[in-house]
Amino acid sequence: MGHYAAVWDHKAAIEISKDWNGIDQVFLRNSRGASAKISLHGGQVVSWRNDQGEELLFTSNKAIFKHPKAMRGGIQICYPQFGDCGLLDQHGFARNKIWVIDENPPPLNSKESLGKSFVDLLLKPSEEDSKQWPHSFELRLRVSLAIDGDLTLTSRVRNINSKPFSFLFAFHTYLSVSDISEVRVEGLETLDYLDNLRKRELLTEQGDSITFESEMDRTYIRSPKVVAVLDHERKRTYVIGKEGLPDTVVWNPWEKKSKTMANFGDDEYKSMLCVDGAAVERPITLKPGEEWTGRLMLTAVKSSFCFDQLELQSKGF
Ligand code: TA6
Repeated sequence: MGHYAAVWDHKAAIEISKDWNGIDQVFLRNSRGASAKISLHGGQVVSWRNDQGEELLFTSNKAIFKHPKAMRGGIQICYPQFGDCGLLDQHGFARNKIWVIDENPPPLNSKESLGKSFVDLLLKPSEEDSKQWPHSFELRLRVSLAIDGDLTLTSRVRNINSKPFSFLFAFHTYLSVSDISEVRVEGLETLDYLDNLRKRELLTEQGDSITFESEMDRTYIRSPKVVAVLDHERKRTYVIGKEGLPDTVVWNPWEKKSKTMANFGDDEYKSMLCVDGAAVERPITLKPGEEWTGRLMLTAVKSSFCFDQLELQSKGF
């Protein structure tokens, strides 16, 4: 079991323990009782709780926590591929690898850590990875929990002097919702999207907020910096802020698809919604020595008013 230092600083608010597979997991907490848990398996955020201890991320009751498959739920790091359109496993290999804690990460700007509990993780390619994907990179992830319970994930991909390479990236985020038929998404109105259920046909969203009555799998391209997911029944709004992530993937498998999915209950589509901050429509290309940064900022607001009534500027959006 990890230890708590006497002084409250970001290292003090960290506890490192092992899960039942013997894989390290990092527990972050803040002084108001909010917490987050990150597994070194996949660099996956497996829990994010508010100061009342309510779990804000979805995890399937049928999830299998067994290396190398990613646990069904939480926030998964999809890199260097998204979807099954390339030569790698679906969503790439990063979520199936064991990461390490990065004790001396290259500095990030202060807003990343001021008054926050945070941990830095690092993934470098193994020889086996390089056979699959012959590029030399360092993938870093900082997960930080703010005093108000907001969760920020900052990913950095650096090309370590290999030839230029291109990749896709997504924070594959399973939000916990009360009842998908009571949920709406605001901020994506009138945008163009690729419909992944219709061979990525390019369509345009109508003017209203998005509600759910059937399977949905869409990549909204060039989406705004902020998207909101309003859960009326729970009186909760998730505000999703993005930097360096031009696309937003919205996915709910609905009833029929759920019955075909591994590690997922037949009815679980009712209590989850994936809204992924992503860079997946167009690959990101890095020359030797170049670095890309993608940042996801999640906040859970006790409200279900319509989007523009929320005091978002107080959240820095
Ligand atoms: O979220 C978009 C998506 O690519 C869907 O098409 C669906 O295949 C899902 O991801 C699969 O995610 P999973 O967590 O099962 O790997």
